[in-house]
Amino acid sequence: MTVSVDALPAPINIDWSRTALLIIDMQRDFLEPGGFGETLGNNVSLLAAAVGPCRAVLDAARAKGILVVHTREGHKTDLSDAPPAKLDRGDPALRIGAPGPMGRILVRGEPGHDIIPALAPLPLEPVIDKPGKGAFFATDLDHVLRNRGIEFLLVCGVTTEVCVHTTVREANDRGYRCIVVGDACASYFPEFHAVGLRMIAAQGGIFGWVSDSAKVTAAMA
Ligand code: TIU
Repeated sequence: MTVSVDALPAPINIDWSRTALLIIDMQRDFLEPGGFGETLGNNVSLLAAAVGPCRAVLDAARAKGILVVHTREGHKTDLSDAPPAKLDRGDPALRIGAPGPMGRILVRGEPGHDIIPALAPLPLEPVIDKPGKGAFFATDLDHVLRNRGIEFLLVCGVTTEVCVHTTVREANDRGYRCIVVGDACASYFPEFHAVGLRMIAAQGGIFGWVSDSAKVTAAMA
């Protein structure tokens, strides 16, 4: 059975039994001071706006029994999965793997790599550790989703124009129908957030659909 969800560029009929909620990189490294996001020169407080809407969609998805998949951007402790082109950027004291107040920056197992407590995964919710910006690159995400018969992805997280966009583009090319929950995403650059959402829904939905947490949770109720 499908339900119509109000979205841009047009409403979309969603089958919840074939839907996953994909929460992108809601990690301390991006949302809290002292992590990777701040080392890049960003005001990390700008991402806080997405937490409440993410939580609302997460609660609704759990209540409905929808598959919830979390992602985390980060690298192995030996950094063997990090390309030099990614490692070599910025002040060496603040680079990926350098020590910071939340442990080594963007390294798996460190406190900064954790998902923020408000959105902590439950034990049976898949957590995809990814070395890149896109959640399909060098991960088993596609396998996880296909094993569960997933066709629709509700996408939330940070940042809109970087990891959310890269993942939605990858998903769209793989045949998934992506519904980006606009207010449950955020960017260090409000103008990139706004135009990033417009880019998804433009041209008849070139990458997918854009909705918001109120519309999505109402349709799930
Ligand atoms: N998760 C994610 O978006 N990674 C980034 O590096 N984003 C930035 O905006 N820098």
